[in-house]
Amino acid sequence: MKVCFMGLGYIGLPTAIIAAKHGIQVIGVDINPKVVEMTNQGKLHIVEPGMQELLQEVVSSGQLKASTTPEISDAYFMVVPTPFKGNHEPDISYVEAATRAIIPLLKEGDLYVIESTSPVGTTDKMAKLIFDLRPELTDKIYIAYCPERVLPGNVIYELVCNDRVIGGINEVSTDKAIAFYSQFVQGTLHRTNCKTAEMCKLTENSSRDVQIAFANELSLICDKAGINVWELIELANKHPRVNILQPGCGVGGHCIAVDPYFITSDFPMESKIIATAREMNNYKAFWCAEKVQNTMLKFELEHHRKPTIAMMGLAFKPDIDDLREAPAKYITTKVMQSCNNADILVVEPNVQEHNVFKLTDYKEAYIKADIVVFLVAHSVFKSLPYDDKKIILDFCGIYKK
Ligand code: SAJ
Repeated sequence: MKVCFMGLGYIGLPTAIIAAKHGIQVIGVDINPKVVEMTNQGKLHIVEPGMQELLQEVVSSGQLKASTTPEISDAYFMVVPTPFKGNHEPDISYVEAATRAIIPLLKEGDLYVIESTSPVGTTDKMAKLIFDLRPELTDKIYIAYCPERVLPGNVIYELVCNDRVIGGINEVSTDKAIAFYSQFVQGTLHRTNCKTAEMCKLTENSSRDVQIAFANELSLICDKAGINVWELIELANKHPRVNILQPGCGVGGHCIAVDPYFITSDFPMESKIIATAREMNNYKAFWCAEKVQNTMLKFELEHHRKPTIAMMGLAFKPDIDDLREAPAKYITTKVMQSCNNADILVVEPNVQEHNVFKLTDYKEAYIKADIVVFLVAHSVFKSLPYDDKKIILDFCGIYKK
């Protein structure tokens, strides 16, 4: 079986590698020639533990080849980005462009699957596009949607072990997609229709965003009430059926902070809680920045000098080096813009250097700072001894004090 993956990003490339590892002949396609060149040299262009060795293996065996143009295959997977236009309107133009690129290659019996997170109805739209341009293929090819749910940093394990939800435009399409994935997925393959599968992905991430918003709202309430929110959540979670998540400095990344808008933009009148959760998680980053600025002003009034302040963490979540859409980055930038010539030490232990921020070692910053702001719960921060002579703003529960 020959399979064509359209998109060699954080999901497309690892999935192409795992499929190739399981004996499937793979052509990986990307519009970025650098990505294609690096992949064919067996060099990873993304950071993912254990993936480098697998890539070298499947490239040297000829099982995986990368190209900027698709080749005739038996199955085609759309794993391209689905970003936003300005006003949180989902943009499926990459999915459509990738689909148009392979439509001329389609033949009877082929399988076409979208994996990209997409607004409900996208798979039906692409099926219509295919059959409008290739009417002779109507009911002769199989079309399905299958979202991924892998956690960056644990992709190899989760691609094989996670359950998958697979929804075809009809039963036989679902069967065909399940037959493909069962070649390398050990998790259970759950069958449904394509709209439900599209909504399932959005639901998973929106539910997490709402849960995080609840924790963030609690942190604002506790700050005003003079209650330790970390202790409160730990105690509430002792209840056998309560599982409150952790407050943070906001919600980052290009999944949880993005996917809920796929629902609110299509169902604006119905999705009240989902929309409010998004507002709360965005507001939390603003609230943290305000808190830092007020603390700095208070310090200056009391000590008649500007404080040295350590902004601890820039990544969008603990123990990773990905700064994309990171609230910590937003807060640090806002603080730097607002206070002239205060000494601001920026810390990100998972990144060696940054083209905007001058980075300071986390231990050095902690020692030098009058005010220490914990933005991301990186494990290394937890070894820093609590120093009650410092003013500590702990937005992510390092000390849970
Ligand atoms: N966060 C909190 N408090 C928490 C948990 C997370 O503030 O208790 C924040 C994190 O700091 C981060 C953001 O939320 O800024 C998202 O973190 P995440 O742990 O949800 O990680 P992601 O976005 O890398 O992965 C999510 C996962 N989805 C779910 O857990 C439902 C992953 O399984 C998905 O595959 C991924 O989104 C995706 O690609 O959609």
